[in-house]
Amino acid sequence: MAHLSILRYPDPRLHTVAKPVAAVDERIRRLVDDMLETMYAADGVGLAATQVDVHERLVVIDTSPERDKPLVLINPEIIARSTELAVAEEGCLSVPQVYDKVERHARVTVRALGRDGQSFELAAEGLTAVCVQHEMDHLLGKVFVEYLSALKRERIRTKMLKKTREEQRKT
Ligand code: GNR
Ligand code: NI
Repeated sequence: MAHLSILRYPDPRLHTVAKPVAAVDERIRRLVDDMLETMYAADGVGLAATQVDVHERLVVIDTSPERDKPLVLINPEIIARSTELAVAEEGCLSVPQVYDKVERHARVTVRALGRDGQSFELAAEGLTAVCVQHEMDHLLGKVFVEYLSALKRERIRTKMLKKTREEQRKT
């Protein structure tokens, strides 16, 4: 398995719209395994292919406290959503150390293909519902900071550029 590097906001590649996965083959299974390794190493609860600069509809999620229940969603589609909304504090591996509140559907049902290429449905609530919606936004080229005010987003952009510049100076 290999560790993949994660794009950081405001990298324009984060705004690429992903295309469907054509076939769940060896290349895709290898990508799934690499993304899981990358997500666990970064202590994230989810990772979208967009974040590792692969623009295909594929996400991995693990919201279990033991971090031993990997969920693979290939070509995910939301087939039902609650009218009830919920606000939760979100973070993103592409926007490190930034956390803010986002309102989303409280529950969603998603249909996707698993790592074995079989279709399945998942009814998600709580953190998993937040994560499914956050990851599917990435596949549409959308980062959670786009839900925040223009002023907050501008401050985040400046902070991220400064952080990246400082890190590059050290290496
Ligand atoms: O690790 C992550 N934590 C998180 C917390 C609250 C809401 C969403 C997330 S997803 C994030 C990993 C990530 O950036 N996935 O795209
Ligand atoms: Ni994210």
